[in-house]
Amino acid sequence: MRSIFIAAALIAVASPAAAEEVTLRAVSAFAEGTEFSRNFERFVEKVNADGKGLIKINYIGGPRAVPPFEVGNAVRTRVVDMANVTGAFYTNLMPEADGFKLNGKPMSEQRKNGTWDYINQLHNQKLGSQYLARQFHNVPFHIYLNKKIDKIDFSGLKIRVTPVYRDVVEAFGGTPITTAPGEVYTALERGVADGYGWPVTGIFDLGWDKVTKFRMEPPFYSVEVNVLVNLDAWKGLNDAQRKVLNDAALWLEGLDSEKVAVIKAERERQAAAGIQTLDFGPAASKAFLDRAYEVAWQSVIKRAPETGPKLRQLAGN
Ligand code: 173
Repeated sequence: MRSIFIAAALIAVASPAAAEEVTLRAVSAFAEGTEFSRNFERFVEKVNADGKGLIKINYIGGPRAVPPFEVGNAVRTRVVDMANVTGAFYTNLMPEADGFKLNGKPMSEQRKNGTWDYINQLHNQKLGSQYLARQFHNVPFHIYLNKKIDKIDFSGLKIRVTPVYRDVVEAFGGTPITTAPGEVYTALERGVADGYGWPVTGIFDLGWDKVTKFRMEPPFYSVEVNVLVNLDAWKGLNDAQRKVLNDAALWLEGLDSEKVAVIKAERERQAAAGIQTLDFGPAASKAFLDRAYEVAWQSVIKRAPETGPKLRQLAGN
C-alpha cells in the first residue's frame, strides 16, 4: 500500500514536467523567406515535427520583430529564446564575432578540432547563449558596384557595409556606410551608396538586381549565420529536448552541401540579369584576398586581443 502511494506520488511529480511541451520564441535577423532565413525556417519545421510533445519553436519572424543589429542583445536578455543571426550583427557585444567569417572550414571539422567549443564558450560568456549551429561556411561574399573600376581601388566610392566588409573597403580606399540589409535598396536607388557588400547569394530576394551593375571578383571570406539559444532557456531544457535541437542543428549545418549548386545557379542568374563581373585576373585577386584577410585579422586582434589570436590559430590562415 505504502509503495503504491509512493509510486503514485513519483508519477505525479514526474509527469507534468515530462508531458509539458516547451515553446521557444525565435526571430531571424534576415527577412522571412529570404536566403539567409530559409534554412533556419526549415530547421524550425524540423524541430516542430521531430520534437512534437517535447519542444516547439514559435517563429516570430524577421527584422520587423527585432531590428537586425539588436538581435544579439535580444537573445542575451531573453527578449527572445532563439535567433538566426550573423556575428557581424553583434560585434558590439562580442568584437571577435567579426573573426568568424575568416574561418571557412566545414562545421564537421570545426566541431572536431575545438573551434565550435571555443566559440561556444565565447557565446556562453559574452552573449549568454548557446552556439547551437553555424551555417553557410562555403558561401563567400562579394563587393557589388554601380560604378566601373579598372583596378581594385575603391577611392571616391561610398560602399554600404556591415562589420564584415568595413576593413577591406577602407583598406582599398573606399568610404564605408553601415546599413542593415533592409536599407540597401534605397541607398543604391538614391545613389547614397555606389556599391555594397553582400554574399554571392540572395541579391534577388529584395530586388537588388534592379539597382546593381557589377559584381567584383574574387569572392572572399565565408558567410556565418548562427543559431543561438539563450543560455537560461538552454539550461532549462531536459536531455531529450536538447537532443532534438542538437540533432536538428547538425542537420542544418549539413544543408550547406546544397550551396555549391545554389552558388553556381546564382552566378548564372546574375549574368542573365545583366550584372557584369569585374575580374582583374589571378594576381590582383590574390593580392586582394591576402590583404582582405590580413586587415580583417588585424582588426579583430586589435579589438579582441585576448581571443582574436586563438581564433586565427583555429582558422589556420
Ligand atoms: O551584408 C550583411 O548584411 C551581412 O553582414 C551579412 C552577413 C551574413 C549573411 C548575409 C549578410
